[in-house]
Amino acid sequence: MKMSFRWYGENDPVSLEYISQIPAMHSVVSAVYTVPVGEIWPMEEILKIKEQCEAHGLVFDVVESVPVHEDIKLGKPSRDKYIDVYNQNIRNLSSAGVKVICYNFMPVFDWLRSDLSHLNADGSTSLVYRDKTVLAMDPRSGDLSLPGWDSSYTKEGLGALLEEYKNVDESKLWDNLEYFLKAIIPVCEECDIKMAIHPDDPPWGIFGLPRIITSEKNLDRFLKLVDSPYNGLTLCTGSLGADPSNDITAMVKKYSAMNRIPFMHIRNIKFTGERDFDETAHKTEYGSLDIYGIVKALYETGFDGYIRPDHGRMIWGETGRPGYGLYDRALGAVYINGLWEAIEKDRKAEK
Ligand SMILES: [Mn+2]
Repeated sequence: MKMSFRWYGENDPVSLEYISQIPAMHSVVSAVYTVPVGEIWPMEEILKIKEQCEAHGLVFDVVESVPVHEDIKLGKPSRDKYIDVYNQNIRNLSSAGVKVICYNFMPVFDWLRSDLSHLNADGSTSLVYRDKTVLAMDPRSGDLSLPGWDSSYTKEGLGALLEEYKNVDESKLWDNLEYFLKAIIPVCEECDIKMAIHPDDPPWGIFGLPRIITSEKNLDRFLKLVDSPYNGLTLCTGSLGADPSNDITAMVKKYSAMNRIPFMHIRNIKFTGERDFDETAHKTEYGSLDIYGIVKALYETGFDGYIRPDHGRMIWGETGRPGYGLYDRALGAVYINGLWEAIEKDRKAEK
């Protein structure tokens, strides 16, 4: 297991120096943020991140994310051009030592929340999701104020894109994902770089757009599209866990035993209603997910991939990018490492 931490580059208020001071921190999860979707990441930009990380004793070997162009998800004729670019990015990242690429296949919108700074009883703030609040928003209205979703789309551009997706149902989205995977996984095998798809967050369709990376049944289907260890999962406990019918501990055990989880995102959430949840501190007792059971499942299946503490609360007066402060994520990393050490020593003592 290699512990990792997301870093948003030079504009991130959390510095690499601070990240390197978190006990047992190994890898940095980052990306080139200056290049628009569908263009090649310049080698010098990639190497700059690598050198910055190495100057702080950290390794840049996980990328989150290389975004997938909408034309690929829509299955338009121009997708081949964007897939060529994607493959070039895989080659460039591989030559800089990157081992895992996280990405998602969600149409138009990335993760969705109704509030990014919900005030908790202890004075900390969390990201929360209230289904009614999100559904009350109309993405076609032009005054879409989805928290955290900053897009360069104009009202007209977004409207046109949503119109194009009217022809893409779940079955078409599966076809388009399969086409994409069949074109990139051979390059990944050649480059020894593992693709790790991030589940849809939350794991159900919103605004009439299809979402397919949502459940065990669909993850089984996904892994069979290209049956290769290079076609893997970012198993994000908080994203999949937002659907109570997903048994996260069982899914971790199953897919880790199959060696199909190159990257784990670990965070806890607490259900507050049907399709409503709060993001909480990592420790098991604060949420609805069994973080101990999840880490134990990883240990027992010989997990040797990357783990990062996913979102944290804002605590101790910290301000910055919601979900991505230093303090609570650092506590999450230390908690996960503590669980790992305890489980490992227990198992070794039994032998
Ligand atoms: Mn995640």
